[in-house]
Amino acid sequence: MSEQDPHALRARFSAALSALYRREVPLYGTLLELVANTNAATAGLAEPRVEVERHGAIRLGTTVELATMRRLFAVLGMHPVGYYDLSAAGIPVHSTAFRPVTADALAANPFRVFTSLLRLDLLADAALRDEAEALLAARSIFSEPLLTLIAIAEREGGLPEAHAEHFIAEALQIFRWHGSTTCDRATYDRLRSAHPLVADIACFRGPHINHLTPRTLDIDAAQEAMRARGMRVKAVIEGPPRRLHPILLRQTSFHALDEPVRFRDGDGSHTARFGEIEQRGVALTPKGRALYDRLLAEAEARIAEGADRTEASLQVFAAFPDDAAALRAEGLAFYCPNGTPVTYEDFLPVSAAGIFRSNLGGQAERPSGSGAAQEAFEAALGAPVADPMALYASAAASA
Ligand code: OOG
Ligand code: NI
Repeated sequence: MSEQDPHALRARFSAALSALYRREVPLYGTLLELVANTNAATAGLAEPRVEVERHGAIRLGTTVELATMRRLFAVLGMHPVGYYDLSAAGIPVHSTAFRPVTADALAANPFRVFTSLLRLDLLADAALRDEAEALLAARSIFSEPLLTLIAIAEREGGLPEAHAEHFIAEALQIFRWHGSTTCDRATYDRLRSAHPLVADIACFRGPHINHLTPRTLDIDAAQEAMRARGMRVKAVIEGPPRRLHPILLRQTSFHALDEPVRFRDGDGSHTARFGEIEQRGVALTPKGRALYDRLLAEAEARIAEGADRTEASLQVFAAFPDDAAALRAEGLAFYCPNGTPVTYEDFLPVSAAGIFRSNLGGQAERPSGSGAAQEAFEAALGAPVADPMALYASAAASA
């Protein structure tokens, strides 16, 4: 029996999900066109994978959902990398990124999914917690046929090609939109008032994909083009300021759309789904990352004191060398022995918090008891998350 190569299966799944989201959210299709146009104008820098490169995000409600999602993504050659504590920013989730981990797998197709798990333990109101838990306990987001196919792939060491199409069709069902909630309006409103994410996660039959992100080679130009098309664009590009030699990740989005939904007892609307673009640069070493985090905090402090955002961040980040030789010589970024930069493949917690916040329709920030809980997350996942720094070090050493 011939097993489907997980990397080819991931490429097929990513393309199918992109087609689904394009049908469901036509503005995402507009975003893809616009990014393809700006990338064509930036030719010369292109890596072959950029054209098909996407990341998405989902938010899960229970530990069983997270553990099963890990098994599903493993069939696609995607493994949990990194731990993101969003509670530090007042957002009641913690997250990982499911992504390919080897250089070959990333080159074949770099599709990744930022996957968050709701932390009901951070809600103060026990009755609301129970209500959300009951709604989540009543849903099953994985179909029986899909669970069978996952088990077959695990047993065979890969999904047999004969099952590939069925697997993709069943897996897509998890990510699709549901136009009706599983509760009445009053319940939705109560959960939403605890935090908009609680309603987004607990009141639906499944974890609809909430955005897909194409990779742009010039995020400032792409953002201009978004504005020119009349999109409601986020005020701030997350991440480092514009540089000659891009580092880490810069991201922006068009704001989540207000979409009609049916409650058990009438019609209303829900705001969750948006479109995002990203520009990726070189991965930083622990030393480089410590410098980035320090400068980011310093820039934010100046902005909080009233400084202009663009000016403050350009001034502060002048302390981060912007030439490849210096980045390499000072051990701030990862390069292969031949001098090729190692691309940053992950996410940034402060940027992710900014993206969450700008898409939660207003009342986004809630004081919530904070505290990272990586052990609990990994227990729910049923596996440890990989250390991104170790992956970059080995990518730099082996290329
Ligand atoms: C995830 C937001 C974070 C990113 O690219 O940093 C994110 C979400 O809204 O579920 O997608
Ligand atoms: Ni994103």
